[in-house]
Amino acid sequence: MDQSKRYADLSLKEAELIAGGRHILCAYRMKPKAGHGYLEAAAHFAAESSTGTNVEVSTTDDFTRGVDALVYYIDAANEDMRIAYPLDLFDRNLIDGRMMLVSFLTLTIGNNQGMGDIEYAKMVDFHVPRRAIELFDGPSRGIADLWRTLGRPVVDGGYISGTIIKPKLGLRPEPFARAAYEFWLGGDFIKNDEPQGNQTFAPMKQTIPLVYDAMKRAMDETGEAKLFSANITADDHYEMIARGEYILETFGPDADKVAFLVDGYVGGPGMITTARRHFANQFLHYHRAGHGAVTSPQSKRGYSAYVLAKMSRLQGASGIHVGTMGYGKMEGEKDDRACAYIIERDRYQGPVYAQDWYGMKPTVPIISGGMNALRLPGFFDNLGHGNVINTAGGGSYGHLDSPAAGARSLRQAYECWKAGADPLQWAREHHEFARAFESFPHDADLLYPGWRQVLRPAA
Ligand code: RUB
Ligand code: MG
Repeated sequence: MDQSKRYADLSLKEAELIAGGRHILCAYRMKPKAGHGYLEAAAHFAAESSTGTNVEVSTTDDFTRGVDALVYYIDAANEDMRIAYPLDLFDRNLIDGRMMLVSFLTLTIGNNQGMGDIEYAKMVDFHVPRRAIELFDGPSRGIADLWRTLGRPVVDGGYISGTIIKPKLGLRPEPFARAAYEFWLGGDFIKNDEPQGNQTFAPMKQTIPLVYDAMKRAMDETGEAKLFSANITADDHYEMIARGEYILETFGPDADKVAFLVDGYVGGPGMITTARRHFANQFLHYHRAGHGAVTSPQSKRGYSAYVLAKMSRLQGASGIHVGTMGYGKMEGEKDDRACAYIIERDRYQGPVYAQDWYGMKPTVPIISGGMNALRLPGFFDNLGHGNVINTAGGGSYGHLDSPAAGARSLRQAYECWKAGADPLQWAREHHEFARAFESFPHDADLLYPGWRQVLRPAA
């Protein structure tokens, strides 16, 4: 059935829809299956994503038609399909009238992902009006809070050097806490690797007190504040809360130095909001393991990493992983900068839409995955700033001298970039940075081909 008369109106203007402020707009890369017209498939897609199905139903009334999603723009040659969703379509909380991300996903990237006449459709951008910004939680904490805790300026406070406890799994409580202590002697921030929780070989109730003890000793020794991002991801939200409360109680007077890590892609929006609302005073660290299944450029369905990052700010993540933009081990491109800019700026022109955030707090980009000191200067050049959290697991625990030396090498790499210095010259005066060349010779050969002559002149 051709539903394009009801679910498409190509006379609608994007600028007017945005100015009107009564729709959420979504842009997709969509291709219909062979034998289906573009507009017809797009209209069916909009129907399935809002008020309709594949046939007319007798229960439809005039009000129903008023909340139809409408295809307002198509460009079949570029697989560009844009749909306007009336705000009233989206579910609201019983308890406080606010919007919820699950409803956004259920409608805009729900059943439409499995339709018989659609070859594929991937959301590449969306625009929310001011009213939706008012109705989403947004972040309660941000990088400025971490800078304050670290004793730095709260504006432009700079690079937060972090790590992930490695090995990923298999450390018992004492070696785990020792690994944390050894990094904190040189660095700021440690996160649980995302699979680490309450395994039988490292029960949380044994590990966490030891981690706090390690933090206190490192703070005493360095005279600096330290931060720990603890994984509270679990199927059951009571379990998440139990973990969070246990951790806060254990850190006691230093609970302000605890962030909560939630694996928000595998766990879903409910977990993020559980943490955002129940632990509103803690930094909420959104880890996104698994996202590549839908966000990868290879994947023609789902949504892009940009969309994921943008959704995380709406929901209230304090920080989210945005990849390494081609400088680390995970898939990524230089242009993935956009994933950082959309979450940290008050206005940003995305791939399709310009978004205003009306003062909603920023979400900090977390840079992670195969990073080390040698890769950082290029990374900062590409991003244009260093106000990020960087967690380097291998880059810290793989440093030849010690995890603390690894941490220092990361900070020195940031300072090198900040000073606009030549990394090889910098290495001559910064020992831990120089030792990063010896620690990661493969990267050194690739990034700084002449390094051996400069750093090992006698050899
Ligand atoms: C990185 C790591 C993170 C990934 C996730 O470890 O464990 O989970 O970075 O990827 P290492 P992303 O520093 O040893 O590579 O940040 O792209 O979501
Ligand atoms: Mg990890």
